[in-house]
Amino acid sequence: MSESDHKTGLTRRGLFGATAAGAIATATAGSWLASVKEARAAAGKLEKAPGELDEYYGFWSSGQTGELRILGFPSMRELMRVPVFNRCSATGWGQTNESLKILTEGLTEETKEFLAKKGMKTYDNGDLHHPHMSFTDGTYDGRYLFMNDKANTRVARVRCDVMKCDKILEIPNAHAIHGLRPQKFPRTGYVFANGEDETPIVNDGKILDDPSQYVNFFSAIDGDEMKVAWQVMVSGNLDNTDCDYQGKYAFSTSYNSEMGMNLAEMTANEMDHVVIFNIKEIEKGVANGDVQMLNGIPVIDGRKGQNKNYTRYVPIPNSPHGCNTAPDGNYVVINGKLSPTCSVIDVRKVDALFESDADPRSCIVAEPELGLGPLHTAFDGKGMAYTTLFLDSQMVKWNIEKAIKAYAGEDVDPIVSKVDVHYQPGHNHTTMGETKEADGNWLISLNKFSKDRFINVGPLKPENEQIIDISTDDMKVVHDGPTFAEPHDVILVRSDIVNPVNVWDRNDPMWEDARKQAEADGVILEDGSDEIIRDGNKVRVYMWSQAPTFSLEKFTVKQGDEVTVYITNLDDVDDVTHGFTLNNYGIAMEVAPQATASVTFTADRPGVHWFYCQWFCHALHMEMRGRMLVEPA
Ligand code: K7E
Ligand code: CUA
Repeated sequence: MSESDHKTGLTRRGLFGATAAGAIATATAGSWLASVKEARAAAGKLEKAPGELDEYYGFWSSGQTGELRILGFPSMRELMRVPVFNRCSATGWGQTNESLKILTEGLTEETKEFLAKKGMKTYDNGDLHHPHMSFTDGTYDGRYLFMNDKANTRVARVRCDVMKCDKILEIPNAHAIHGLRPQKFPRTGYVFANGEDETPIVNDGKILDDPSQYVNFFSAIDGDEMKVAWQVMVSGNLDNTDCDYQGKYAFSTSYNSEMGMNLAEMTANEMDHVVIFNIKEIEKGVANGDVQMLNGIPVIDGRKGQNKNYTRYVPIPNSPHGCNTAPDGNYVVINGKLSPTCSVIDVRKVDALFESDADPRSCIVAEPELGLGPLHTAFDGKGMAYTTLFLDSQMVKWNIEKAIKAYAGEDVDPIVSKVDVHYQPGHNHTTMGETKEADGNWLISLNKFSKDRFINVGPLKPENEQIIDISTDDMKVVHDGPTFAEPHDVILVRSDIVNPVNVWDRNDPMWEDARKQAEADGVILEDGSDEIIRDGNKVRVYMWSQAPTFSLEKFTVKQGDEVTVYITNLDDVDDVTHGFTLNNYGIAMEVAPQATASVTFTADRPGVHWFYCQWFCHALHMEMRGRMLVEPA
């Protein structure tokens, strides 16, 4: 965006892009006021009166923050942050025994050793781009959310009944898991995950400058077991992925078909490609043993030129990025990024690519020129597609059938309208838009830059998310929402699909280890009895919490003891969460109703140390505290 656009342009930036002063200077007062009125009226649909509930859950990624965020939509009220790949001070995620188990058990032995040398049990950063819900028969089923970690090559699962992460899996062989989508049909099933960074197959430090030995991996993870079912070795790198509504194919974009190692090499070719994975053929190949075992994973060779029916490579201009299947089940839209086009694959024409030597491009049925920097596309379920234009800072609405006619030579313009967004949009999403139940009510644009949209907070600016009313042909931006680093993606799920509990089940698997240990120690967690068990220099302290008290007002350990504190929250009223924070020991955790949370530390600081409840639970919450005495060795 040029400086002059920035200062003057009602046309370029739209009503919400201009400052009030700029708008009055460049538009007639009458028309400006009319548009304000109109926009206010549209924005009114977003507003929720006090006590009113939202129609949708928004599940947001948080990029390099590493957590999952839950917002009410369309009000954009932030409801919850679910720690996943990050360390969380409020909940103790990354410190409690329960969370550490989840964070460590899915790591490879090599990673565990590597981290142990640094005195770490797990990574404490992650880069979460793509949260997606599990599907049954082409629509969300409310069981799980799956998400990637690009930074440390992991895939995580969040249980929707309690909104906590219950599995994290490091993906062997691959590097930097980026694109991720759950299988839509018949159910999830598989979670498909792209490795973005290519590396030598045997990555032992002996190869750097021989790209012919570099490969990339596409992974199919069993979403029930959270285990890698199989991988496919591919040519070129992998960026985003999606799959069909028939359960036959998955699609991945590649912006580096060149296998280039620097920017000039990666962007050298005019055409890159989409890899199409033939799921049934790959399953057959795995069953027949047409694999090599790499780090315990059966790996199919799906590289170019292997002449089997595992993969096909469809040439696409130029460094394609987003990959989005339309709710009608017929089309997959590939977003061109460096090309101003989107390429539309007709999934009904993909069989022919595998059955004959058909030209791989024969599955392309449209390639409309939409504008500069198309990154991602959303759908309204009514035949319209909405594509973000990163370089133009616009959203473009276009008609898929018209694009197909234009590609066939008819003189029709598929573009319906464009609207300015602020600024540089990446992902966008419509309500239920990646399911067969897309309802076309709302569109959201996740913009990488906010620049001047909010009062200044210094050199690091928030991102800006804008809601667009798509109930009419022209699109209206009706809401700005700042957000911290850096949501790439979001899904908008009808609220009736998601039904979390209010209080933990005592027997939930999350607390299983604590229950087993208590049983072994002869402690009954239910009856509110507290116990201190000494086992050599290991001390296990069992206590319970009930507003506004801990059952133990004090306990004594010796300097050097390894202490584990187990707290069972006996309150079974919704929202009465307690916490346990141990002063000057760096220890804090959440204990939600009926949970048994635990934390282990070495008592190496002698003296009296107060512990307190850090979740406000009662009028006497401040008094909810006690002492740990550490006797000097
Ligand atoms: Cu989904 Cu940002 Cu990882 Cu596009 S990526 S923007
Ligand atoms: Cu219990 Cu605050």
